[in-house]
Amino acid sequence: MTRVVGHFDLDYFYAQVEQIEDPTLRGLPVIVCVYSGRTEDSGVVSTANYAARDLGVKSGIPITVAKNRLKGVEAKFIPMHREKYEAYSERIMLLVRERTDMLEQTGIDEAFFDITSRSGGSFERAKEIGLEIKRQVLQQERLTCSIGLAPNMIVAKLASDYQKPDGLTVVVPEQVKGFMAPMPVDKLYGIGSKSSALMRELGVTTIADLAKADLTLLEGPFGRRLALQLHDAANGTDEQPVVERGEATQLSRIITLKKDSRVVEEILEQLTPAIEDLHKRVIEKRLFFRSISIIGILPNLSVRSRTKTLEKPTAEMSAVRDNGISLLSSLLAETGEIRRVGIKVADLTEASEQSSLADFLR
Ligand code: DGT
Ligand code: CA
Ligand code: CA
Repeated sequence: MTRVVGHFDLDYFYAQVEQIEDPTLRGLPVIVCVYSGRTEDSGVVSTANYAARDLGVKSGIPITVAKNRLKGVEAKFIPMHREKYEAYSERIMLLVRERTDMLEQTGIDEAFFDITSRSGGSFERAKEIGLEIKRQVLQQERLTCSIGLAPNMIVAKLASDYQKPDGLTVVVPEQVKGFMAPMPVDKLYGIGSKSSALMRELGVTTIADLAKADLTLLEGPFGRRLALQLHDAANGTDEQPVVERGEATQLSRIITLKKDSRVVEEILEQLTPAIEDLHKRVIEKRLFFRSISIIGILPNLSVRSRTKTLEKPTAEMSAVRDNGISLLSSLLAETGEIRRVGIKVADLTEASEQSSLADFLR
Protein backbone atom coordinates (compact mmCIF):
# COMPACT_ATOMS: atom_id res chain seq x y z
CA MET A 1 0.00 0.00 0.00
CA THR A 2 1.20 3.58 -0.59
CA ARG A 3 2.05 5.30 2.64
CA VAL A 4 0.27 8.42 3.84
CA VAL A 5 2.78 10.62 5.62
CA GLY A 6 2.28 14.10 7.02
CA HIS A 7 4.37 17.03 8.18
CA PHE A 8 2.98 19.43 10.74
CA ASP A 9 4.43 22.89 11.41
CA LEU A 10 3.02 25.74 13.48
CA ASP A 11 2.92 29.14 11.77
CA TYR A 12 5.30 31.92 13.00
CA PHE A 13 5.18 29.96 16.22
CA TYR A 14 6.67 32.15 18.99
CA ALA A 15 5.22 35.32 17.50
CA GLN A 16 1.79 33.74 17.08
CA VAL A 17 1.75 32.67 20.74
CA GLU A 18 2.61 36.21 21.85
CA GLN A 19 -0.03 37.58 19.53
CA ILE A 20 -2.91 35.44 20.80
CA GLU A 21 -2.00 36.17 24.40
CA ASP A 22 -1.95 39.92 23.85
CA PRO A 23 -4.78 41.10 21.58
CA THR A 24 -3.26 44.60 21.39
CA LEU A 25 -0.58 43.13 19.10
CA ARG A 26 -3.16 42.27 16.45
CA GLY A 27 -2.36 43.71 13.05
CA LEU A 28 1.10 44.94 14.06
CA PRO A 29 4.49 43.55 13.07
CA VAL A 30 5.53 41.38 16.04
CA ILE A 31 9.17 40.44 16.49
CA VAL A 32 10.25 37.91 19.13
CA CYS A 33 13.83 38.58 20.19
CA VAL A 34 16.62 36.79 21.99
CA TYR A 35 18.31 39.62 23.86
CA SER A 36 21.91 38.86 24.71
CA GLY A 37 21.92 41.57 27.37
CA ARG A 38 25.21 43.16 26.32
CA THR A 39 23.64 46.38 25.20
CA GLU A 40 19.97 47.28 25.08
CA ASP A 41 19.46 46.09 21.51
CA SER A 42 22.07 43.38 21.17
CA GLY A 43 20.76 40.00 20.21
CA VAL A 44 18.93 38.39 17.30
CA VAL A 45 15.43 37.97 16.01
CA SER A 46 14.06 34.55 16.91
CA THR A 47 11.02 34.87 14.69
CA ALA A 48 8.56 37.44 13.38
CA ASN A 49 4.96 37.39 12.25
CA TYR A 50 4.07 37.77 8.59
CA ALA A 51 3.41 41.52 8.87
CA ALA A 52 7.03 41.94 9.98
CA ARG A 53 8.35 39.49 7.37
CA ASP A 54 6.69 41.53 4.64
CA LEU A 55 8.93 44.38 5.77
CA GLY A 56 12.10 42.28 5.57
CA VAL A 57 12.42 40.97 9.12
CA LYS A 58 13.27 37.29 9.58
CA SER A 59 14.76 34.74 11.97
CA GLY A 60 18.41 35.15 12.78
CA ILE A 61 19.00 38.78 11.83
CA PRO A 62 20.35 41.20 14.47
CA ILE A 63 17.71 43.14 16.39
CA THR A 64 19.38 46.40 15.32
CA VAL A 65 18.93 45.45 11.66
CA ALA A 66 15.27 44.61 12.28
CA LYS A 67 14.75 47.96 13.99
CA ASN A 68 16.30 49.71 11.01
CA ARG A 69 14.02 47.92 8.58
CA LEU A 70 11.00 48.90 10.67
CA LYS A 71 12.00 52.53 11.12
CA GLY A 72 8.89 54.71 11.31
CA VAL A 73 6.60 51.67 11.58
CA GLU A 74 4.66 50.84 14.72
CA ALA A 75 6.00 47.42 15.68
CA LYS A 76 6.34 45.33 18.83
CA PHE A 77 9.64 43.82 19.94
CA ILE A 78 9.07 41.13 22.56
CA PRO A 79 11.61 39.04 24.50
CA MET A 80 11.37 35.30 23.95
CA HIS A 81 9.46 33.24 26.58
CA ARG A 82 10.76 29.80 25.79
CA GLU A 83 9.02 27.94 28.65
CA LYS A 84 5.65 29.24 27.60
CA TYR A 85 6.18 28.03 24.02
CA GLU A 86 7.28 24.64 25.33
CA ALA A 87 4.02 24.26 27.24
CA TYR A 88 2.05 25.01 24.07
CA SER A 89 4.24 22.62 22.13
CA GLU A 90 3.77 19.81 24.62
CA ARG A 91 -0.03 20.07 24.54
CA ILE A 92 -0.19 20.37 20.77
CA MET A 93 2.08 17.38 20.16
CA LEU A 94 -0.17 15.29 22.43
CA LEU A 95 -3.16 16.41 20.42
CA VAL A 96 -1.56 15.53 17.09
CA ARG A 97 -0.16 12.26 18.41
CA GLU A 98 -3.65 11.11 19.39
CA ARG A 99 -4.91 11.62 15.86
CA THR A 100 -2.09 9.83 14.06
CA ASP A 101 -0.68 6.29 13.94
CA MET A 102 2.89 7.39 14.57
CA LEU A 103 4.49 10.73 15.37
CA GLU A 104 8.11 11.82 15.08
CA GLN A 105 8.67 15.23 16.63
CA THR A 106 11.56 17.02 14.95
CA GLY A 107 11.44 20.43 16.59
CA ILE A 108 9.52 22.55 19.09
CA ASP A 109 6.84 23.33 16.50
CA GLU A 110 7.03 20.50 14.00
CA ALA A 111 6.61 16.79 13.54
CA PHE A 112 6.30 14.11 10.90
CA PHE A 113 3.45 11.66 11.24
CA ASP A 114 2.15 8.53 9.57
CA ILE A 115 -1.59 7.99 9.06
CA THR A 116 -1.47 5.13 6.55
CA SER A 117 -3.42 2.85 8.79
CA ARG A 118 -6.14 5.20 9.99
CA SER A 119 -6.68 6.69 6.53
CA GLY A 120 -6.76 3.22 4.97
CA GLY A 121 -4.26 4.59 2.45
CA SER A 122 -6.79 7.13 1.12
CA PHE A 123 -5.62 10.72 0.61
CA GLU A 124 -9.25 11.89 0.72
CA ARG A 125 -9.62 10.44 4.19
CA ALA A 126 -6.17 11.76 5.10
CA LYS A 127 -7.25 15.26 4.14
CA GLU A 128 -10.17 15.00 6.56
CA ILE A 129 -7.76 13.95 9.31
CA GLY A 130 -5.47 16.87 8.46
CA LEU A 131 -8.37 19.33 8.57
CA GLU A 132 -9.51 17.88 11.88
CA ILE A 133 -6.03 18.33 13.38
CA LYS A 134 -6.01 21.96 12.19
CA ARG A 135 -9.48 22.57 13.66
CA GLN A 136 -8.53 21.04 17.01
CA VAL A 137 -5.28 23.01 17.30
CA LEU A 138 -7.19 26.19 16.50
CA GLN A 139 -10.04 25.43 18.87
CA GLN A 140 -7.94 24.25 21.77
CA GLU A 141 -4.93 26.56 21.45
CA ARG A 142 -6.12 29.32 19.08
CA LEU A 143 -3.10 28.70 16.85
CA THR A 144 -2.87 28.10 13.12
CA CYS A 145 -0.55 25.54 11.61
CA SER A 146 0.33 24.22 8.18
CA ILE A 147 0.15 20.58 7.19
CA GLY A 148 1.50 18.69 4.21
CA LEU A 149 0.28 15.23 3.22
CA ALA A 150 2.23 13.07 0.79
CA PRO A 151 3.49 9.54 0.15
CA ASN A 152 6.76 10.16 2.04
CA MET A 153 8.57 12.45 4.49
CA ILE A 154 10.57 14.50 2.00
CA VAL A 155 7.51 15.47 -0.02
CA ALA A 156 5.35 15.98 3.12
CA LYS A 157 7.89 18.50 4.40
CA LEU A 158 7.83 20.44 1.12
CA ALA A 159 4.03 20.31 1.19
CA SER A 160 3.65 21.77 4.71
CA ASP A 161 5.82 24.68 3.61
CA TYR A 162 3.94 25.21 0.35
CA GLN A 163 0.99 27.29 1.54
CA LYS A 164 1.83 29.09 4.74
CA PRO A 165 0.25 30.25 7.00
CA ASP A 166 -2.78 28.10 7.75
CA GLY A 167 -2.19 25.76 4.82
CA LEU A 168 -3.13 22.21 4.01
CA THR A 169 -1.40 20.79 0.95
CA VAL A 170 -2.09 17.29 -0.30
CA VAL A 171 0.30 15.80 -2.85
CA VAL A 172 -0.97 12.45 -4.13
CA PRO A 173 1.55 10.00 -5.62
CA GLU A 174 0.81 10.99 -9.24
CA GLN A 175 1.48 14.66 -8.43
CA VAL A 176 4.79 14.19 -6.64
CA LYS A 177 7.15 14.79 -9.56
CA GLY A 178 5.29 17.75 -10.95
CA PHE A 179 4.96 19.30 -7.51
CA MET A 180 8.68 19.10 -6.79
CA ALA A 181 10.06 19.83 -10.25
CA PRO A 182 10.14 23.67 -10.26
CA MET A 183 11.36 24.07 -6.67
CA PRO A 184 14.94 25.23 -6.01
CA VAL A 185 17.12 22.33 -4.79
CA ASP A 186 17.82 23.96 -1.44
CA LYS A 187 14.17 23.35 -0.51
CA LEU A 188 15.02 19.66 -0.17
CA TYR A 189 15.38 18.51 3.42
CA GLY A 190 19.05 18.51 4.33
CA ILE A 191 20.38 20.62 1.46
CA GLY A 192 22.07 23.69 2.88
CA SER A 193 23.73 26.62 1.18
CA LYS A 194 27.01 24.73 0.71
CA SER A 195 25.44 21.80 -1.12
CA SER A 196 23.28 24.05 -3.24
CA ALA A 197 26.35 26.10 -4.27
CA LEU A 198 28.10 22.86 -5.33
CA MET A 199 25.06 21.91 -7.34
CA ARG A 200 24.87 25.26 -9.02
CA GLU A 201 28.40 24.62 -10.32
CA LEU A 202 27.05 21.45 -11.91
CA GLY A 203 24.22 23.40 -13.49
CA VAL A 204 21.65 22.02 -11.06
CA THR A 205 19.32 24.66 -9.66
CA THR A 206 15.86 23.09 -9.53
CA ILE A 207 14.70 19.74 -8.16
CA ALA A 208 13.87 18.75 -11.75
CA ASP A 209 17.52 19.40 -12.72
CA LEU A 210 18.65 17.20 -9.85
CA ALA A 211 16.16 14.47 -10.74
CA LYS A 212 17.56 14.10 -14.23
CA ALA A 213 21.21 14.85 -13.39
CA ASP A 214 23.78 12.21 -14.23
CA LEU A 215 24.56 10.25 -11.07
CA THR A 216 28.27 10.00 -11.87
CA LEU A 217 28.38 13.79 -12.08
CA LEU A 218 26.96 14.10 -8.57
CA GLU A 219 29.28 11.45 -7.15
CA GLY A 220 32.28 13.73 -7.59
CA PRO A 221 31.36 16.38 -5.04
CA PHE A 222 28.93 14.35 -2.89
CA GLY A 223 30.21 10.79 -2.80
CA ARG A 224 28.29 7.76 -3.99
CA ARG A 225 25.92 7.27 -1.09
CA LEU A 226 24.80 10.87 -0.73
CA ALA A 227 24.57 11.33 -4.50
CA LEU A 228 22.19 8.39 -4.68
CA GLN A 229 20.11 9.71 -1.77
CA LEU A 230 19.85 13.17 -3.28
CA HIS A 231 18.94 11.75 -6.65
CA ASP A 232 16.22 9.56 -5.11
CA ALA A 233 14.87 12.46 -3.07
CA ALA A 234 14.61 14.65 -6.17
CA ASN A 235 12.72 11.86 -7.88
CA GLY A 236 10.24 11.81 -5.03
CA THR A 237 11.49 8.50 -3.66
CA ASP A 238 12.04 8.34 0.07
CA GLU A 239 11.52 5.22 2.07
CA GLN A 240 12.51 6.48 5.53
CA PRO A 241 9.83 5.41 7.99
CA VAL A 242 8.31 7.84 10.48
CA VAL A 243 9.67 6.60 13.78
CA GLU A 244 8.17 7.39 17.13
CA ARG A 245 10.91 9.36 18.87
CA GLY A 246 11.26 8.60 22.51
CA GLU A 247 9.37 5.39 21.97
CA ALA A 248 12.24 3.55 23.53
CA THR A 249 11.66 5.57 26.67
CA GLN A 250 7.91 6.17 26.93
CA LEU A 251 4.40 5.26 25.78
CA SER A 252 1.32 7.33 26.51
CA ARG A 253 -2.36 7.83 25.83
CA ILE A 254 -4.39 10.92 26.54
CA ILE A 255 -8.13 11.55 26.37
CA THR A 256 -10.52 14.48 26.64
CA LEU A 257 -13.16 14.05 29.36
CA LYS A 258 -16.84 14.28 28.43
CA LYS A 259 -16.96 17.18 30.87
CA ASP A 260 -14.40 18.76 33.18
CA SER A 261 -14.22 16.73 36.37
CA ARG A 262 -12.44 16.25 39.67
CA VAL A 263 -14.13 12.97 40.59
CA VAL A 264 -11.71 10.03 40.55
CA GLU A 265 -14.33 7.38 39.68
CA GLU A 266 -15.81 9.47 36.90
CA ILE A 267 -12.41 10.13 35.34
CA LEU A 268 -11.22 6.58 35.81
CA GLU A 269 -14.23 5.18 34.00
CA GLN A 270 -13.34 7.22 30.93
CA LEU A 271 -9.60 6.60 31.26
CA THR A 272 -9.87 2.80 31.57
CA PRO A 273 -10.02 2.02 27.81
CA ALA A 274 -6.90 4.19 27.31
CA ILE A 275 -5.12 2.33 30.13
CA GLU A 276 -6.07 -0.99 28.57
CA ASP A 277 -4.92 0.16 25.17
CA LEU A 278 -1.62 1.38 26.59
CA HIS A 279 -1.08 -1.89 28.36
CA LYS A 280 -1.81 -3.78 25.17
CA ARG A 281 0.90 -1.79 23.40
CA VAL A 282 3.37 -2.57 26.20
CA ILE A 283 2.67 -6.29 25.82
CA GLU A 284 2.75 -6.23 22.01
CA LYS A 285 6.08 -4.47 22.01
CA ARG A 286 7.35 -6.89 24.67
CA LEU A 287 8.36 -4.07 26.98
CA PHE A 288 8.77 -3.61 30.71
CA PHE A 289 8.24 -0.22 32.34
CA ARG A 290 9.56 1.20 35.57
CA SER A 291 7.63 4.42 35.91
CA ILE A 292 3.99 5.40 35.60
CA SER A 293 2.64 8.92 35.23
CA ILE A 294 -0.74 10.56 35.24
CA ILE A 295 -0.97 13.77 33.26
CA GLY A 296 -3.78 16.27 33.82
CA ILE A 297 -4.64 19.16 31.53
CA LEU A 298 -6.56 21.87 33.34
CA PRO A 299 -9.41 23.96 31.96
CA ASN A 300 -6.87 26.81 31.57
CA LEU A 301 -4.76 24.31 29.55
CA SER A 302 -1.82 24.19 31.91
CA VAL A 303 -0.31 20.73 32.35
CA ARG A 304 0.32 18.93 35.67
CA SER A 305 1.62 15.45 36.27
CA ARG A 306 2.44 12.88 38.94
CA THR A 307 4.95 10.06 38.54
CA LYS A 308 5.60 6.87 40.47
CA THR A 309 8.85 4.95 40.03
CA LEU A 310 8.69 1.24 40.80
CA GLU A 311 11.40 -0.78 42.50
CA LYS A 312 11.77 -3.04 39.52
CA PRO A 313 10.52 -3.09 35.94
CA THR A 314 7.25 -4.84 35.25
CA ALA A 315 4.71 -5.38 32.48
CA GLU A 316 1.76 -5.95 34.78
CA MET A 317 -1.59 -4.33 34.16
CA SER A 318 -2.28 -4.03 37.88
CA ALA A 319 0.85 -1.89 38.26
CA VAL A 320 -0.54 0.61 35.73
CA ARG A 321 -4.06 0.59 37.15
CA ASP A 322 -3.31 0.67 40.88
CA ASN A 323 -0.59 3.30 40.62
CA GLY A 324 -2.67 5.22 38.11
CA ILE A 325 -5.52 5.51 40.59
CA SER A 326 -3.40 6.76 43.46
CA LEU A 327 -1.53 9.19 41.21
CA LEU A 328 -4.83 10.48 39.86
CA SER A 329 -6.23 11.11 43.37
CA SER A 330 -3.09 12.94 44.39
CA LEU A 331 -3.11 14.99 41.18
CA LEU A 332 -6.77 16.00 41.57
CA ALA A 333 -6.13 17.16 45.13
CA GLU A 334 -3.78 19.73 43.64
CA THR A 335 -5.59 20.66 40.45
CA GLY A 336 -9.31 20.45 41.13
CA GLU A 337 -11.22 19.96 37.89
CA ILE A 338 -9.33 18.75 34.85
CA ARG A 339 -10.29 18.77 31.20
CA ARG A 340 -8.08 16.03 29.77
CA VAL A 341 -6.22 13.18 31.34
CA GLY A 342 -3.35 11.02 30.20
CA ILE A 343 -1.49 7.94 31.31
CA LYS A 344 2.15 7.33 30.54
CA VAL A 345 4.62 4.53 31.21
CA ALA A 346 8.32 5.23 30.92
CA ASP A 347 11.80 3.92 31.69
CA LEU A 348 11.06 1.18 29.21
CA THR A 349 13.24 -1.85 28.68
CA GLU A 350 12.77 -4.79 26.39
CA ALA A 351 11.32 -7.91 27.92
CA SER A 352 14.12 -9.95 26.34
CA GLU A 353 16.75 -7.88 28.15
CA GLN A 354 14.84 -8.49 31.35
CA SER A 355 14.76 -12.24 31.05
CA SER A 356 18.40 -12.49 30.10
CA LEU A 357 19.28 -10.32 33.07
CA ALA A 358 17.10 -12.50 35.28
CA ASP A 359 18.82 -15.61 33.90
CA PHE A 360 22.17 -14.04 34.53
CA LEU A 361 21.29 -13.21 38.13
CA ARG A 362 19.98 -16.69 38.69
P1 DGT B 1 6.90 29.63 9.88
O1 DGT B 1 6.95 28.18 10.23
O2 DGT B 1 7.70 29.97 8.68
O3 DGT B 1 5.52 30.19 9.81
O4 DGT B 1 7.61 30.44 11.08
P2 DGT B 1 8.21 29.94 12.45
O5 DGT B 1 8.52 31.15 13.26
O6 DGT B 1 7.31 28.95 13.11
O7 DGT B 1 9.57 29.30 11.97
P3 DGT B 1 10.20 27.87 12.23
O8 DGT B 1 9.17 26.81 12.10
O9 DGT B 1 11.39 27.78 11.36
O10 DGT B 1 10.73 27.92 13.72
C1 DGT B 1 9.93 27.65 14.85
C2 DGT B 1 10.37 28.53 16.02
O11 DGT B 1 11.76 28.34 16.31
C3 DGT B 1 10.22 30.01 15.72
O12 DGT B 1 8.92 30.48 16.04
C4 DGT B 1 11.28 30.62 16.58
C5 DGT B 1 12.38 29.60 16.64
N1 DGT B 1 13.45 29.93 15.66
C6 DGT B 1 13.45 29.67 14.33
N2 DGT B 1 14.57 30.12 13.74
C7 DGT B 1 15.31 30.70 14.70
C8 DGT B 1 16.58 31.39 14.73
O13 DGT B 1 17.26 31.55 13.71
N3 DGT B 1 17.00 31.85 15.95
C9 DGT B 1 16.28 31.68 17.09
N4 DGT B 1 16.75 32.15 18.24
N5 DGT B 1 15.09 31.07 17.12
C10 DGT B 1 14.59 30.58 15.94
CA1 CA C 1 6.89 26.94 12.11
CA1 CA D 1 9.42 24.53 12.31
